[in-house]
Amino acid sequence: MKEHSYRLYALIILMIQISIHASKAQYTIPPRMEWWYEARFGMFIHFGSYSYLGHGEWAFSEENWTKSAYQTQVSANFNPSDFNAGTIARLAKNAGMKYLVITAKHHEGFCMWETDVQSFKDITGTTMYDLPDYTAFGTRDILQELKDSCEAQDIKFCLYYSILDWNHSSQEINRHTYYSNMASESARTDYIADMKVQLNELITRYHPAVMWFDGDWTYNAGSPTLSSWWTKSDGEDLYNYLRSLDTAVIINERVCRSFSLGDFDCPEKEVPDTPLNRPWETCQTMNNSWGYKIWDQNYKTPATLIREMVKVVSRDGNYLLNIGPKGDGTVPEQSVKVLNQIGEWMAVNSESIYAATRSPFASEPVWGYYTKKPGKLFAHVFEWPDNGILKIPSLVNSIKKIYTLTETTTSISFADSNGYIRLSLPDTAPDPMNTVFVLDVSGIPEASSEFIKVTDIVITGENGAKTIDTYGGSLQLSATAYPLDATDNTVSWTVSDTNVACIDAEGLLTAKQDGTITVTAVANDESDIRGRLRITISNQTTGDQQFRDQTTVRIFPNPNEHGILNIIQTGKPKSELVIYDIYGCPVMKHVISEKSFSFDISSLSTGFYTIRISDDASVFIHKLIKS
Ligand code: H79
Repeated sequence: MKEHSYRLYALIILMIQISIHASKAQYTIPPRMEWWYEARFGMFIHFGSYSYLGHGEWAFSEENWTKSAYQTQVSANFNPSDFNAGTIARLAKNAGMKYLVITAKHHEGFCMWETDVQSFKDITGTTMYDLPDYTAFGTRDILQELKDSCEAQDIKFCLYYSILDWNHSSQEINRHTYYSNMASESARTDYIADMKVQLNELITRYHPAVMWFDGDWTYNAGSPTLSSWWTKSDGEDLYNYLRSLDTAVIINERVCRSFSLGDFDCPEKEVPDTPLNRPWETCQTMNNSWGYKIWDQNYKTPATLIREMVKVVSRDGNYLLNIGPKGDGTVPEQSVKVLNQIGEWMAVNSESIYAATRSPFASEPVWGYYTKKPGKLFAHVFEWPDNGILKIPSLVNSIKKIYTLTETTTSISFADSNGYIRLSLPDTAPDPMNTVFVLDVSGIPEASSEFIKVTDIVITGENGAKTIDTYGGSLQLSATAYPLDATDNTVSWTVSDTNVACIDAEGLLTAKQDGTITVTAVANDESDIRGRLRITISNQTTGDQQFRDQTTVRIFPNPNEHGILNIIQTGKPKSELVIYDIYGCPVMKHVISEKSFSFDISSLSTGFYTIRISDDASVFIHKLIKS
């Protein structure tokens, strides 16, 4: 499949998944998966004959190698004589990883163990296409070495296996789909049968805790064709076969992509926006490559990787972080460095990762992520709040104390009111990558629903209006806070430019001069939620003191020394009189009931005012100097 169509597919599938999973359904973990669900952090190892070439595991396809040239110039030269299983297992252990998945066979078809399945040969048909038989490496069994070293470190040993095989005599690379074409239906049947025998070898010899499949990229729910030869029912059959060999082995979804087969989803280099409806694992590279690529020095920082792992766990996933050893079996220096730095963080903070599950809250904070476990809520702070206060939504649980994993004996002071727990923080972050706060609570942390917070605010103008008159015009705004049953749905109003307009506590906006402003309503419940509306202020009146309905207004004398305005209207009388000060704020109001009336302004201090007489249809504006 071409890259763009592959991505499109992935996007569509992701969108479907997001809509399905929006409900954030909880799931139960079968007992055989408990260790995996609690492990949270594992090591992926891409190691194969491609590691010798150092152009990544896709070189066979990307560089258009023929089978024979690839076999003799790449695979035959692979000699990982410096492969040290102990070193790798310790590296994983120090980084805090609990399981390890190594490629037994990638798409290139080269087998990392001594297979006895006769069809997995080189092109001459004389030599088995595996590490002990096809190379000068000798008879060492590196999968067994690694399994033993993992066991010594209490790390679960797991295997990766590619369903598609660019080398096998049944298949040729399809240069358009990047998948492979089967030679015939019988070749397909034979290959699948042989593949199962290989998997039987792997399961019975190495007892992998996880079988991690890949190279399953047809979405074929129907009958096989020669180019789309792997189908959903093949995937189901493969799953059942493995389950019959080993009741405990955990199998990923890629026994056939995107039919939700297998035991867990595995988004590649991606983190779903919300928890999925079953267990999942994000696999990620440290640089841009899975298999060793000589020129790829584009390493992510330890902080980036730690933060992504935390994001994954906060959404209830596992994180499988890759290394790509070189052809000689050694691990690239930079990978070692990054893993050791992650290990330093894990040495202090792993309690917030192992057996930790997703955030108890519906939304994620701006400063980082939450993870939780019985008795503890972990707040992972990436961005240190400027104001020295960390706000966490209140819990139903009582809080015994709060501290950081960097300094467990120092209690952090806090207050819990109006739906938020507020922690008083030191000026600087103890760990700029991620400081983890522990809220020591009774029971499983659960968001309190007693105080329902505002999640959205919508502002509307009276009668839908978004413009007002320049000269003393005003507009009543209202803010609706959602959800409608929010405990405190009141707001505070502000305007972006107080030279242009002012707003009172009730949302009455009054113009001062031409301009465009943004009115903001901030929720008073400290949720930091705000609604915004742009308002245009311009001169809508003609200024000739004539109403559009031919009504005229006369005000005399002006100003009145005795503090009385005499107002005479002709035509249909207006309904309201408002007097504004020079700041545009209303200072007096009067409901008009007669065409001609007097109005007492003696209480006004001396100065300039605007008189506005209006009804729904039109406005009359008059300047007043009170002396
Ligand atoms: O083993 C690693 C990848 O080699 C394997 N999965 C991870 C764990 C993988 N194989 N295929 N894919 C992932 C997805 C296919 C991506 C492709 Fe492309 C995009 C194939 C063609 C376009 C990447 C870019 C590979 C070749 C060009």
